[in-house]
Amino acid sequence: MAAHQRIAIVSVYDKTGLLDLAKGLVQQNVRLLASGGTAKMIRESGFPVEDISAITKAPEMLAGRVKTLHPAVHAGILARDLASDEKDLAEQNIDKVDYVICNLYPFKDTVAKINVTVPEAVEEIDIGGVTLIRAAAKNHTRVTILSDPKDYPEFLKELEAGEVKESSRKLYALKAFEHTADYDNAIADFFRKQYASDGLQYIPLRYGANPHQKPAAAYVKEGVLPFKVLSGAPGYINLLDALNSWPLVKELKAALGKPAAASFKHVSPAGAAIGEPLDADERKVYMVDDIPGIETSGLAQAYARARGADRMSSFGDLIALSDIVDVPTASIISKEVSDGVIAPGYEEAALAILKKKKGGRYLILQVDPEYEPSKKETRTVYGITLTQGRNDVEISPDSFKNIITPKDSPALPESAQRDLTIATIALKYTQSNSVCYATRGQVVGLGAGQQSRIHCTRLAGDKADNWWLRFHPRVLGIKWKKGTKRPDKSNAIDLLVSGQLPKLGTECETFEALFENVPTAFTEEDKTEWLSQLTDVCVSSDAFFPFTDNVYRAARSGVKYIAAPGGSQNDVPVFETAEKLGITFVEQSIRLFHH
Ligand code: 93A
Repeated sequence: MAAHQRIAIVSVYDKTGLLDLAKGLVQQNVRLLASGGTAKMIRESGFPVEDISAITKAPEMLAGRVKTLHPAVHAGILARDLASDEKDLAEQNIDKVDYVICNLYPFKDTVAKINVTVPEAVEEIDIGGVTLIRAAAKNHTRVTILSDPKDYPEFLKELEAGEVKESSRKLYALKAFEHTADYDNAIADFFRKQYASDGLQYIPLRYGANPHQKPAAAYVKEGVLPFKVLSGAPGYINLLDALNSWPLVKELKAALGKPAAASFKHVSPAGAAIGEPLDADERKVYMVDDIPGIETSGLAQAYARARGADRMSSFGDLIALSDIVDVPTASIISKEVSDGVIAPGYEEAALAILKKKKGGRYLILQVDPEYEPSKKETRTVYGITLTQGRNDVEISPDSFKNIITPKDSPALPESAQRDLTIATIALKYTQSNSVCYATRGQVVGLGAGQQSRIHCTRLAGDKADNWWLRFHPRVLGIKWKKGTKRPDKSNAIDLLVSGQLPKLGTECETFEALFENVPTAFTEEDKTEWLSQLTDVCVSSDAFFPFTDNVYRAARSGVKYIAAPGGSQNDVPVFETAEKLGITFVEQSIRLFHH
């Protein structure tokens, strides 16, 4: 029997390097079979080449839609070195194919053109080429698939030296599968925009993190988006906030059995809380003493607390609410500067209130509370795909059972379990590093996104102090000039409690103009005395405390309970310091970095 003459099928849109490749193959006595345009170019350069029709006995059809789609081609590629496959080929008089060189119609370039039509795009969907590539890649134990002209020189070198190495065939096959997957992705992207941009599966966004970052979109590849846009148009950061704050409140509610709320800014919570009744001072400090029905709405109480924790940071927030939004909750939102809300539903009257906000442009998202995201998360950064298992660890009051100090401590009181649960679930959705102070069923200070842990602990502690100073009689007794707006009040109170009071000039005049009687600044003694009345505060940290300074700082803000993972070389001094300061230290063993 004559030795099998090796066969290459060549069908390339991008003809870069084609002639050098043809020359190399011919020199190695490989028989070339090529599709129309490819064969023409090789032939015109004087190299021997046959049309695919030499083996299919069928012409190219349908204006090129069918060129290589034929059993004579695909059986030749897919056949293994098995007697049964050899028999099948022999019966049909088909020769085995050894090399496939193929690259695809330029679908991506075509759809990148402005105003491309669906028929134009459809014509650029390569079928036969994808089939060639996938068939050859599937059978890469025997067949070499070249889908990238850059690989031709190395391939020819190996061919000249004898045969293509197994290791090369494997890498070429991998590249081929990546190529067809990327190609199919581009096709799906195009049709998603054409056929699913009704907000069910795909939402175009005006821009990304910044106005010059275009285009931008949010979509799922399967099924429908787990939220509906009831009003407004979401931005990229709105969605980052919504998709981080929603699971936070969902988990808080599941862990503690009460309505929960979160107020997000720049993908970290400014506040988070559950519905606990508000006393008269809290209603005043949180600016909700004129909200009818707040006494009986757990959701409104939760949002009042979430929003009230750090009013400065919450300005223009994205709100997440665990329950159907009622009128008291919507009434609070209607008074605040806010960008949007995500909740599982809205009472009709509440929705009507919210729809009036921002001249009708207020973002209102309705989330499917049953939605369970995939266990795997994927994103690209600087062109590199990063993937990880989703952080689906469950935090509950039971997460705080491992009391390290004091050694003979009884179980934590319920209020501490509750507040550590709130602080820790908040951290799970806060940009790291992060440290959170919580009391009374709410976050009162959160330090996010600091590279140094002590800076988080200080930042959060200072926020907790400011929160507490807002309850000082001097602040509660402020008489505002008529017409002073809520944000101006919040800003002025922040200057007062943070000790940043303006002293001179127009800054001072502008500040003083807000008051009937200008409040006096807090002295260090005033602050120390007032802070000494703050107690039972809980602190959680998203990773271990490397030094004792964190414990000392926490103690200054009425902290009685700390939960943090262990693992630092300084664990023992950290625990001992807590014990000395009368703080119960609980090991919460799960690290909770979030980025
Ligand atoms: O329209 S197709 O999907 N039908 C086919 O049967 C087919 N076979 C190869 N396009 C097909 N091709 C593609 O033709 C290849 O992927 C390659 O991009 C292109 C090469 O065509 P030509 O050799 O005529 O320039």
